[in-house]
Amino acid sequence: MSPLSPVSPSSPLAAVDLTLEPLGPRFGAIVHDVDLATASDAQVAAIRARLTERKVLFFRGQHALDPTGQVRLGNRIGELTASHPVVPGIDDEHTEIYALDSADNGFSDVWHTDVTFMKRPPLGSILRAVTLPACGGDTNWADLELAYESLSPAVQRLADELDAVHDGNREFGYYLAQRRQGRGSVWEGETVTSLEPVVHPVVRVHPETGRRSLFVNPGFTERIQGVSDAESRHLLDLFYAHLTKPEHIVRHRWAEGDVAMWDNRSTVHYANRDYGDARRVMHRVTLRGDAPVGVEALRSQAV
Ligand SMILES: O=C(O)CCC(=O)C(=O)O
Ligand SMILES: [Fe+2]
Repeated sequence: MSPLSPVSPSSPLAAVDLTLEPLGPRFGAIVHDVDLATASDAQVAAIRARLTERKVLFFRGQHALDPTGQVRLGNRIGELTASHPVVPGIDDEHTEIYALDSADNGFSDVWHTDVTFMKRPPLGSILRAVTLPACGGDTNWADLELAYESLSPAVQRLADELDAVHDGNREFGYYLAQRRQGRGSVWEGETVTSLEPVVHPVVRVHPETGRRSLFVNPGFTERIQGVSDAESRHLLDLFYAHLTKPEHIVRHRWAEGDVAMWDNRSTVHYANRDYGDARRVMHRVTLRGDAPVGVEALRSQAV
């Protein structure tokens, strides 16, 4: 795709033109000429289609978007979850918005996929820059489909068979117990009172495209099931080093008014913590997702 190539109106992806500036051959794009506060239904449908295809989209100059507009946008792209399983929303009017505020220890300097410690992690996230440091605080995304594809076939076959335990206690157990006295948000219809480890396939099959991704992350993946501790550690180290190779990554330098939207089923991300004591505040909403399905589950369904 050449830079700034519009989607053809006849494309099955969209009924309208979106002007995309690709950031990599198959990963990431800046979407030009869309005002997210007033986008048409056709533009929203095109954005939703491109989200799965490009995996992370960036929108510049979205100054008209405020918290209410961000929630409205999220509800147009999909179905919003609560802000976070254990962290409350920014206020009673915006229970869907999760604030990451550096003044309140809101950092994301560990590679992770959002909320994989729940049975149904979000489909996607929409992040808006609210307060930025003068410099620094860039965010990086890695393409987990490219990471899977660029493994050797023998390692792909091994990964296809594995499951992994994901656990949110290291990152959020303290918050749930101390700051919320054991009473978190309502997630999938139930109040979260503890974070029970969950098991997800190491290779996730994308529910819309059937593409495979290497679905593990250092933020929440605790161990590989059914192998020794040493094997689990070495396998995870191998996967993490691989998925964060520079050619799998796009890096975004934020400006005021920027919005990022990512497919949380096929990416990991990491926010650089390199801005000292400067304040950085980001607002996120997440789209409801489904339980990850692996290669083995699909095979057994086919029998
Ligand atoms: O602060 C950022 O840039 C990313 C924060 C994050 O991990 C998220 O919004 O899910
Ligand atoms: Fe995140």
